[in-house]
Amino acid sequence: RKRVFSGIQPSGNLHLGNYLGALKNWVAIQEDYENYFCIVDLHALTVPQDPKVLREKIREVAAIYLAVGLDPEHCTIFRQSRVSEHTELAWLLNCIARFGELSRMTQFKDKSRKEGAESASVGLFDYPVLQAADILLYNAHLVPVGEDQRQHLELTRTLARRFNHLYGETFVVPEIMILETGARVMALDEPEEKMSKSSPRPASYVAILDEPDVIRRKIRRAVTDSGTEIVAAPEKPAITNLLQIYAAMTERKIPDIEAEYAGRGYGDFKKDLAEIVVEGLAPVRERALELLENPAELDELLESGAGRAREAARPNLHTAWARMGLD
Ligand code: AQP
Repeated sequence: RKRVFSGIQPSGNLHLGNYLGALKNWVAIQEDYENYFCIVDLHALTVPQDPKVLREKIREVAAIYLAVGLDPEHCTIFRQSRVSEHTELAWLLNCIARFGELSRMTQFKDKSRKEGAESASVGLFDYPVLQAADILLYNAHLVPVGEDQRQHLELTRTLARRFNHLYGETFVVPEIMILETGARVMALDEPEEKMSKSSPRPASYVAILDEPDVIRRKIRRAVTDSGTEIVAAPEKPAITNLLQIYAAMTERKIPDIEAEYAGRGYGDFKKDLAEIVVEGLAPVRERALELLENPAELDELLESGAGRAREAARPNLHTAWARMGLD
């Protein structure tokens, strides 16, 4: 059975982009693979986190993983920090990754822009190497992610090939799986910017755990473009984003949706879109809130997931050690 690996950082409120770009896709393919779905809590530490909030967010991500429909029968769900093999392999990969390669990562440039690269944490710089370790440790064949992760995944593939070339065939070179729609959901108030969970502007994202009325309000207030037509076009980034959300939520094609709304206004369209998003997310929210009432059960799930992940990871780390002369 081929293996899938993916993860989400517990670094804020999971949003519609995480749902459409990642989670929904994971659920759709889970029965065909051996799956490792990680809560990448070490990655979250690359930018400042309040320990109290982080602790809560970790459980929240676990609850959302289950609430969207990931089935522990098919999926190993666990925390990155509880499987130390991730950081151990990251060190080995650090020693073959190049400073220049990491300097070219756009996510590092974006996230360090505000304070400047001089003040960014070394962890933020090294983030893509830990991510490569997460994936290669399980010899994952497939990594379902949103578009923003493409560059990091290319680096993972480069590091796998380089390691194999230097030390002999060791790691599977993973394939990147990015969906056509929903892989790049943009901010509702700024359609040139990616919807992001660490955004300080709640109006920019629909959180998976937002109440229905909050979702309705956020979509009603989403910015639109000049003109009145509901069509996807480069000069209409805002309406294009809303159409893509519509298409990804309903699994319909954009031209069909454009045809349905021909001659109708933005108001109508947004109202329908809001109901579609509410209908899709409300059951997830309800289930997640139920699960969060029983944190001990979530902790247990993560603990047993970590045990299984460690079993899968340990032999692969040992192989990497041996290939490098550390046996
Ligand atoms: N806007 C998005 N559209 C589609 N997919 C998205 N993803 C993130 N944002 C969008 C996908 O969600 C998964 C988890 O992302 P992550 O936790 O690794 O962090 P990120 O990519 O840096 O996403 P965020 O939400 O913007 O988090 P912060 O603000 O904490 O950095 C990935 O598969 C990602 O592609």
